[in-house]
Order: sequence, then C-alpha cells, then structure tokens
Amino acid sequence: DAVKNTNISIIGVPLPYGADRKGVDLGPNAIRGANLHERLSSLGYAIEDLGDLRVHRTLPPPPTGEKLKYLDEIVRVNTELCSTVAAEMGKGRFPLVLGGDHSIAIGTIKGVLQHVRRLGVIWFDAHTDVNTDQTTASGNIHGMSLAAVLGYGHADLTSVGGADAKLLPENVVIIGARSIDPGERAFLKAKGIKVFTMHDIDRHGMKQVMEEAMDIVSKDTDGVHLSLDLDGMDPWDAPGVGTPVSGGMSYRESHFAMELLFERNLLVSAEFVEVNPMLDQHNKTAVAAVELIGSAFGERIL
Ligand code: NNH
Ligand code: MN
Ligand code: MN
Ligand code: MN
Repeated sequence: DAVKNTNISIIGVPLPYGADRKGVDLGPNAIRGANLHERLSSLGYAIEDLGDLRVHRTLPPPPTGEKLKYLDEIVRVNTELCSTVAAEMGKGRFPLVLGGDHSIAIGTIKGVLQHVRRLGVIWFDAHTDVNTDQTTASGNIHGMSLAAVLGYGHADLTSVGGADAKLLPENVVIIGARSIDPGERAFLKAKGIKVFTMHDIDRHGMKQVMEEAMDIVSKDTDGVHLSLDLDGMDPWDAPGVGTPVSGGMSYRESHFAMELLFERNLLVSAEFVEVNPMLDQHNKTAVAAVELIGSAFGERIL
C-alpha cells in the first residue's frame, strides 16, 4: 500500500472549450470559493495552490460540423497541464486538478503516467467519454478524453505528453454511466472496458460496485487516478453541469464511494471537472465537489 501523501498541489484549469459551453471556465474558482483549502487543511494536508493555467478567453467559433472543436487550444492547455502534473508528482506531491471541462483529463492522466506507468483510473461520469473524431456527434472534445488516454482518436490528442504513454483498458473502470452514444457502446465492448452503469449501482449497491471497481484498477497497477465528472451525480445534487442526465448517483452514494476510496488508500492523483457556476444554484455543485474531495481525503461523519 502507498503511504498517504499529505502534500497536495492544486492546479486550476479554467478550460471551457472541450464542453463548448460558457461557464465551466469559472469552475476552479467556484470550487476554491466553496472552502477547498480550509477543508483540506483541517484534515491535516499541506496545500500549495498553483493557481490557474492560462487559457485564451476568446476564440473564434469553429465551423459548423467541426468534429474536433477548438482542438489547438485544448491540445496546448493539456500539454501544459501534463508537464505541470508531472513536475508536481516529481516533487512527491499529490496533484489535485480542478476543471474546467473533462478534456483536461488528457493532460492530467498523461502527466501522471510519466510517474506511474502502470496506472489504474476510476472514471465517475454520467457519460463514458470514449468518442473519437470518427464517432462524435457533438464535436466536443470532453466526450473524447478517455479514448485519447487509451490511445484512440486524433493524433494531436493521443500524442499529448508522448503517444506511447497510455492507459490499458483493463485498468480503467467507469462508474455511474447512463448516457452512452452508439459508437461508444461499440468501443467499450471492443476494448473490454468495465462499466458500472446506474443499473449496476441500483442492482448491487455502491459498496459492491466500489469494491469490484477498486479490485480491477488496483490489479497489476502502482497507483490509481480519480477522474470525477460532477455530472455523474444526480442533477438534483449537482445542477451546475453542462450536460445533466437524470437518474444519477445520489448525494450519499457518491460520498460513500469517496469514503471507500479513501479507506483503500489507492489514489495518487485526482481531478474534479465540469462544475459550471453559471448553470448552478447557490454554488451547490462546487460545494458538492468540495464535499466529495473531503470524503476522498479522509473526512468522516463521526
Ligand atoms: N457523449 C456526448 C458527446 O460526446 C456527451 C459528452 N458530455 C459529457 N461527458 N459531459 O462527460 O458529446
Ligand atoms: Mn465526462
Ligand atoms: Mn459527463
Ligand atoms: Mn490490471
């Protein structure tokens, strides 16, 4: 078992272009505003907040039908994120990345892979994000990030941080899925990626799902990354997301999942993405993100 890392580096990535929706760029500060630092400090962690990566504020809209919207800026920011994450891990610190849209998983995971070659990933999401430019209906790159880190999709995305550093499909689990595109279904089947859908959570309960999930991602790996898309939660508890889907993980289910994750002490890195304060109610979604972070880092009710 890894020794608990008490040094956390916070990296904000105010990137909205992968979701092509205004407001996700405000996510990192909304999460900070929900008392992230205080929460982690009170748990005994030493925090260093590196601030936000620089993201262009305005870009010309992509042509209609574009299958890789804002590709260049997304690649540029993810490349910088990759080096930042790798540098922090090189100092023995735990990178905690705040989104921004889910395309930032490309930079985060590629950076982590530079230190943990045999990496497991837990992907909490209503979606499965395994589209490519060949299968996407939206052209939104946040729906392609998991495919990219597995080595599939446009070469500019798969080569961020080096094309040969990639995740193995048997070391990835997706939890909470309930909106899967036809091309994604085929991809998941072909690669044999384990998906715990909302149906599985209903049927077996979060305890069994998490135990199985953690067994899978920890088998023949040296660390686990948590990539948590807030739209995995039910929109009742996390309304401030760009693509809400009904029937998600409840407040307690998602907290319980984080508590179980902490007990196994598997995490080497984490990211919390897709918080959109412009679509939120009283910063509820950012508050939920901070509460989930608290649970993942050891907070207990009693
Ligand atoms: N699957 C859809 C797409 O590729 C939606 C993706 N939206 C997300 N993913 N929020 O997590 O466009
Ligand atoms: Mn996602
Ligand atoms: Mn999603
Ligand atoms: Mn494995």
